[in-house]
This record gives sequence, structure tokens and C-alpha cells, in this order.
Amino acid sequence: MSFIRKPKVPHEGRELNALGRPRSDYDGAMSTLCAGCGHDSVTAAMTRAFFELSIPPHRAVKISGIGCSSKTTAYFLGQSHGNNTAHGRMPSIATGTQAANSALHCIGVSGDGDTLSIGMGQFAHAIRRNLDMLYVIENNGVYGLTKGQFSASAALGAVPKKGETNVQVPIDPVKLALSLGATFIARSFSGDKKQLVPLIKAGLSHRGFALIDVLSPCVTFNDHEDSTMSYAYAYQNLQPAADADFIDPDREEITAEYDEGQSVDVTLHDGSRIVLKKAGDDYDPRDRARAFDYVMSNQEDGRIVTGLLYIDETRPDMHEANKTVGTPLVDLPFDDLCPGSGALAELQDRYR
Ligand SMILES: Cc1ncc(C[n+]2csc(CCOP(=O)(O)OP(=O)(O)O)c2C)c(N)n1
Ligand code: SF4
Ligand SMILES: [Mg+2]
Repeated sequence: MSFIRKPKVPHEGRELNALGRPRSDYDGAMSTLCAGCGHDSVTAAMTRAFFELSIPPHRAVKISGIGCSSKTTAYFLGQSHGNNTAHGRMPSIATGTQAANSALHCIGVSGDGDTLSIGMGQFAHAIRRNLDMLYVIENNGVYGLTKGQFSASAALGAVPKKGETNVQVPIDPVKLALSLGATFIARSFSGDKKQLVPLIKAGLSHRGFALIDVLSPCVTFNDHEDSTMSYAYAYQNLQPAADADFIDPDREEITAEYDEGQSVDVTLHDGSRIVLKKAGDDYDPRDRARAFDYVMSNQEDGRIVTGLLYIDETRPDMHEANKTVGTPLVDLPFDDLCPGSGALAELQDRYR
């Protein structure tokens, strides 16, 4: 991990957002990842999305596990809150953070190893609770940080740069999230910033668990000719299903025209909108079974379906379901936080 900040070079005519802040206010530390690593492109997309949404950096909290991917949170939003936790434990720290302060934008960055092996149980329960967070998996099919062993997302028969062919079936985080009931599920590619930035913006504006599985090639251990997680493979086999345009009506004029029947318009809780341009007439990102079938059938033909694959804006998030107080705990007066032994005794009586 690096703590060296990027030098700020103010120049005339630089782009400012609605808060009057330059994009450099959303930068973090200098990356120490390998040159060309897909994860650095995700960092750039994240920086751009937060800048364009004009989120004050101190209103965001970044949480990660362990891996090259989990280092990403150090490289954007240097003025935000953050916690680089233990391997696979990001979701439980995110749950506690959200419980204590639902006013913060909670963003988790993890890897395929961090999420689909040691962190699998935590990932599943964050989805089940519909935790209000954006969860990004930087998926490269290997444990990059520990020198390129295959992870649980590696394809059956995947050939490593060195060593044995993979003989186990992969776990697909998108199909897993569809079956577990996640309310926002997208897949993208680190090399496609045009698709990734609006997806991040939409995920941040969605109330509930928003998953973006990003194919993010590891140039050092899994970008060779026979890899199914390489840049070349991605460019040849990506299949956009429903590209998302993110529209914030407070800040953006709607100029594009959308063909009826070819687009689906979803209004999010904060009033922003996602217009989904469908690849085919029969694709409906609000139909879970259809989404599963579409992802599965394309996968069988070797294609990686990308875009916003599924969304459900109707399910209550963790706070709504548990009827928690909306005020961050830090802003509650002491008497409300600690109502005394009488209130505790009354509560305990209810369980006797
Ligand atoms: C409890 C524990 N077990 C194992 C490790 C070793 N370890 C560090 S990172 C990692 C996997 C990282 O893979 P992934 O999440 O895919 O991230 P990538 O490096 O590929 O981006 C492992 C097994 C650890 N740090 N802690
Ligand atoms: S080892 Fe792979 S995942 Fe890690 S920084 Fe290098 S290219 Fe990226
Ligand atoms: Mg990995």
C-alpha cells in the first residue's frame, strides 16, 4: 500500500463539479499496482463517478478486504473515511458502518478471492440483508497478491501461465447474487470506462445492495493467450445486455432520445433515473429469472454479458426492514443513545 499522495497541479480551465471541486479532490494515494493492472482503471472510473455525482469526499466511506484489488480503496477519495479490513471480512465491517451511519455513501472494493472463498459467507449475508452499499468485485480469476493461484472464479479447464490446469467449476458472483436476491446486479469490464462510470453512479444511488462484478485483468499472472480473464478475451467476448445511462435530473439536461420498447426507465429513491437500453426486445432487467437465463445461455456460448443485468427498487434495505433510526448515531443525544437501566429492564421483560 502506498500513502504517497498524487501531486496537485492546479491549472486554468480545469473541470469543476457542482460543489466547485476539481477532479483531483477525488484522487487518493499513488498506486503501487503493476503497470497495466485492470484494478487501476476501476480506480479511475470510481474517481470520475464520485466527482460527477458531486459527493463531498467526507460523505463517503471506503471499505475493503485483502488483495491487490482491496488496495484500490487507497487510490481514490483520499479525503474520505476508510477501513482496509481483514481478508474476506469487508461486509461485516460495512454492516457495522452502515448501522452506525446510514448517511455515508458506503463503498466496498474486493477481489474474486476475497469475496468468493474466505469472504463468501459474509458476502451472502450482506446481500440477504440488502445492506445499502456499492460492492465492487475486481475479478481477475486469480489471487494476484499471492502470486497468481487460481481463484474460485477461474473457468473450468483454465490454463495458468505456469502450473496445473483448473479442474473445478467456477463460482459466478452474478449468478450467485441473482439467486441470493440482490437488488442491483451489474457486470462490466475495467477497460470499458464508458459503461463502468454510469454503472458506478447508478450503484451509488441505488438504495440497497448494489453489486458490480468487474472483469479486471491481472497483467502479471492471468493475461496470457489461453486465459479467459485476459484483455484480449474480454474484448472478443463481451456481450452488452442492457447499457445504463445514469441521469441526475437536478444537474443534467436530458438530451438523448430513447426508443420506446428498446429502453426501460427506472427511477431511484433519490430521484435520479437509469435509462436502460436493451440489446434485445425480450430482455427485461426487472425479471430475475430472465436475467439468470440470459447470463447462463450466453456463458454456455463463451460470451460475457455486461451492463445492468437486474434491478429491484422495491425491496426495503437493511435500515427500512429493521426500522432503525435515520440519524447517524454520532448525532444522537446521549440520553437517546443510552436511555438508562429502566428502559433496559423493560426491554428484557419483553423476552421473558
Ligand atoms: C486470513 C488470510 N488468509 C490468506 C491470506 C493470503 N491472501 C492475501 S490476498 C489473498 C487473495 C487475494 O485474491 P483476490 O481477492 O482475488 O485479490 P487480487 O490480488 O487478485 O486482486 C490471499 C489468499 C491472508 N492475507 N489472510
Ligand atoms: S499482481 Fe495482478 S492483480 Fe496484482 S497488481 Fe499486479 S497485475 Fe494487478
Ligand atoms: Mg483476484
